[in-house]
Amino acid sequence: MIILHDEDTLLHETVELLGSKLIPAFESPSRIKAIVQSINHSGKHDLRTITASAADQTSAVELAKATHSTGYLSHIQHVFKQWLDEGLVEEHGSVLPECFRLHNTANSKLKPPKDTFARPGYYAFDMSSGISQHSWRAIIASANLAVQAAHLLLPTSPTSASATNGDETEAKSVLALCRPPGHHCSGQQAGGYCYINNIALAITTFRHFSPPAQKTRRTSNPHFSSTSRLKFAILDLDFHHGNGTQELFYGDPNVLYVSIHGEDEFPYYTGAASETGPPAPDPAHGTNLNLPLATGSSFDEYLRKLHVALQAVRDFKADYLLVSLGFDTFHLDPLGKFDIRTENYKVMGWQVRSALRDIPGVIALEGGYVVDRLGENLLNFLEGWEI
Ligand code: SP5
Ligand code: ZN
Repeated sequence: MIILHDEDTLLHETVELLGSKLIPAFESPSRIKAIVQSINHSGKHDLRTITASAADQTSAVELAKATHSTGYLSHIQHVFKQWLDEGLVEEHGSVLPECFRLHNTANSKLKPPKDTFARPGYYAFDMSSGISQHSWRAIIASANLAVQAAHLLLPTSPTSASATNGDETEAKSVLALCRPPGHHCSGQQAGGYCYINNIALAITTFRHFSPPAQKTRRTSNPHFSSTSRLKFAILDLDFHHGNGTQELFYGDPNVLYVSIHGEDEFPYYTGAASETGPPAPDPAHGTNLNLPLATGSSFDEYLRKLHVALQAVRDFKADYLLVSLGFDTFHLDPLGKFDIRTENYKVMGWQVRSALRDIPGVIALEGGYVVDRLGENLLNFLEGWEI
């Protein structure tokens, strides 16, 4: 597997309010360090450590504007320095929101507060999306990994060996070691450790950089006109529902979002099976599939949901697959409640890949917080994927 990593992703280090305690965030640089160490030790994969150039960073920000408001991106970039200058935070501290934006009938045109101290609550939905001194660099490095992963799968990329291995049935895939993760974040609210939706940037990259001929469907089915758009299927395997990703593509008939996640768990307000896209006859009706699973569920129960998910992805006939890969489904995870073991990830990887072998895919890392087991869990998933 080609695996992309950028050491700048390690620069983001913050705190979170969990329960009633302010603690070092579970989403920490040690996660990526542990994964990289395990990959190196295995000697099995094509690990490519890259550094986003100034041009890459500019490009990532431009691509992010398709997903996030400019006001939001500017806030994430500058708020730490603004707080520092106003004496609101110490050099090694973190910016956290105090008061979240209110949705009242009287303030439907609510603008970002002028007060620097108040603004983080406008641009976040929880207390696990703190911003530290170098967070922005890590956030952009993370987003750039998803962008570069997509570039590697584009048919015209000079660095690509094309999206297939010469065999039409065996598509390529690339894993991006994104950190911070992305799936909780949409237009202009950070949350759940997420600031930029990395998967969405990969999709924007495919759309933006595909040659004109590739922007049409791969199928030779004459039913589809030459103007039909590229189709994307997102498979979200993180323990938590990817509310941000769902929100971004809810009305988009060319993007299928499928998620298996802990029922009634964080982020609490989304992820119900009834969220199936806009009502018919909207063309996006049915392009959202939530498969909530009861906490405490076994891997057998998980597999039943996975088969439903994979059938939906197959039926959608996407040009590209995006996998939001989280390891907080692990039985020991402090933020997850499924009974999934290390060896199960091999089966999971194999199931996904064997069902979708013909679709080129970007796999982006999302959650997973048992740092000293992350590497082996990921290696098992990849081993299954590459059987
Ligand atoms: C990317 C990702 O996995 N984000 C998850 C963020 C979850 N943050 C809140 C989790 C709340 C878990 N329950 C709190 C119990 C407190 N004792
Ligand atoms: Zn998660």
